[in-house]
Amino acid sequence: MDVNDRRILVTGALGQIGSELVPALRARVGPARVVASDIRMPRPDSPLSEGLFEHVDCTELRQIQDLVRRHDIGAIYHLAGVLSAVGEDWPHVAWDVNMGGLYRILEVARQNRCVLFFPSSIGAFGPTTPRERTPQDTLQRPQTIYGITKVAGELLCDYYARRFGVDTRGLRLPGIISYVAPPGGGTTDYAVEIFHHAIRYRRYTCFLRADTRLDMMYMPDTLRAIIALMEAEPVRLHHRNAFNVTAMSITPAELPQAIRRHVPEFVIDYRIDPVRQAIADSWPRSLDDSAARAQWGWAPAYDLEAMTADMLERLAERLGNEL
Ligand code: AKB
Repeated sequence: MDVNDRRILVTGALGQIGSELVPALRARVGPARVVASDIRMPRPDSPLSEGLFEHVDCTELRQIQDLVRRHDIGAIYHLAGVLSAVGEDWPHVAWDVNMGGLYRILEVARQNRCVLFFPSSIGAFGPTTPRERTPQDTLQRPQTIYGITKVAGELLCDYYARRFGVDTRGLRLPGIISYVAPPGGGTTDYAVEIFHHAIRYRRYTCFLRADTRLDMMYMPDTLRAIIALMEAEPVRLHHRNAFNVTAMSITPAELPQAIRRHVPEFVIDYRIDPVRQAIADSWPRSLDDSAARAQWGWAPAYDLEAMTADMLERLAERLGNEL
């Protein structure tokens, strides 16, 4: 990717991924070249308030246009969006933010020759998709508003690439496990909550069934995947967009086994949330990410055991608790 000296814009920078992607990009290309933005303002003690930060609503074309021109933006990481569970509570908001936001970002990218990263999701698949080793190219008939916006987003990114030559790239991300910022209302949030509860209370009540198998990935792998894809040689990218990526395929019953190796007294019980269970039951149980491996060298560094050990240690330190 050649963005020369133009700056990078990250939307939704205060969210789970943005909170860690912004510092990673600042470390890589220099703090003066990364503009963080969100519809919220960062807290004064947030590391994001130290560098360039813009308050922006991604559904407002003029605001994005103005920001991109003022800062001479050459690459946009468009992370602003509504997740799956919140989307079912507020379908109209999910459509406006996810589709309206992406469409406006694509338009600004087209007019200002920006490259674009768009995060799709395992939520882009539905109950009729093969659920084991879900192929890169397969049936996508999601039944959530979130999934519908993700499939439409994948197609819109492909359209802008083909029709207007916009360099759009993207990943189908699984549930992301991280200790800096919480996820904001997804179906896979249990896999983050469980660590907070293990450290604070030694017990957790899970909202998904014990045998609900879903793909997950630790944040350091997620950051590496995003940056590697954006830096990959374009000629190698046959798909460009919506690459399946995964690091582990786990259930709420397997995660406590890994946690108990560090917190032996940890216990889990279950109170099922029917909405999130139905969403999870419509998603893949494991993704086939061979296209990402072949086209831009994707390989995760953290499996369940390595992620659990690192996550517990760093989260305990952050929360000021003993393990
Ligand atoms: C969610 O659960 O909504 C997200 C996702 C898998 O896209 N974490």
